[in-house]
Amino acid sequence: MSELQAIARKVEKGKNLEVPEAVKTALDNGIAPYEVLVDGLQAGLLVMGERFKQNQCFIPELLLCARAMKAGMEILRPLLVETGAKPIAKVVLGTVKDDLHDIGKNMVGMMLEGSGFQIIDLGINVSEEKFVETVKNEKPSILAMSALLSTTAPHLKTTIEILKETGMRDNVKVLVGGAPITADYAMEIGADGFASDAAHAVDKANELL
Ligand code: B1M
Repeated sequence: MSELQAIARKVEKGKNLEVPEAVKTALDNGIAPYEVLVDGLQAGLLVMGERFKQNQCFIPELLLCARAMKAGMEILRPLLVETGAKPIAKVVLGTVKDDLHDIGKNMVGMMLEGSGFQIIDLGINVSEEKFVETVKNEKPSILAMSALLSTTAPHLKTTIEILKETGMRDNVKVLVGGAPITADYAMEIGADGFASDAAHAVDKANELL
């Protein structure tokens, strides 16, 4: 097994304590940071993402995998910035106002980051104004909003409405998700995309671009 395959395998298995060491060794052996990212970390995440979509693995395993990926990214991120590797696109992410659920949102963030997106995570309980202000200042390609409660889902719609009112709607693609959200609801409120889980969120984000 090559060094990069071994890293991918460790990510797959969620070995977050072993991944950083393996990444450092690969770098010491002259493998380029971008190669370690794509053929090592991302390769492992991709395998698990596909398994998750096919119900061959479950949320805890995917979370462990994403955590291992994140541990490797901590080492790679500064080097990637130095070597000028460009992220695919910038994503502003957050859970809507009055909603404190962040496990799914964090999974979406980790999967997107692992797939090469730059994430600006605003956290939980993010007001419409905060989302819109960040879109204005950061100019992301995608605004990704999560809502887990039927009582907070309407904040997705009001955020989109404010984007329209302020003339910014056409500048950003809006991706929504969360347990009570459906593809029909996403269409109804004027979002550009919906994903049922973190792995599909990566596919959808790529599709939106
Ligand atoms: Co809450 N909670 N909770 N809760 N909680 C739910 C969501 C609920 C379904 C439980 C139930 O009643 N069966 C229910 C909502 C009912 C509804 O409105 N339809 C509920 C409720 C009512 C509440 C409180 C109101 C309870 C109370 O206080 N009376 C309260 C509200 C607090 C608030 O937010 N203001 C509350 C509180 C909490 C805790 C704080 C205790 C805790 C959250 C901890 C945390 O997140 N840090 C919590 C939890 C853990 C849950 C359950 C058990 C699990 C949620 C979760 O993390 N799932 C949940 C019941 C359940 O879902 N079985 C429940 C795992 C996670 C990986 O899945 O978040 O769905 P999920 O994310 C998925 C997809 O939805 C999707 O991808 C993710 C991964 O594949 N996805 C996206 C998510 N965001 C996306 C964004 C995208 C794309 C995909 O694009 C941008």
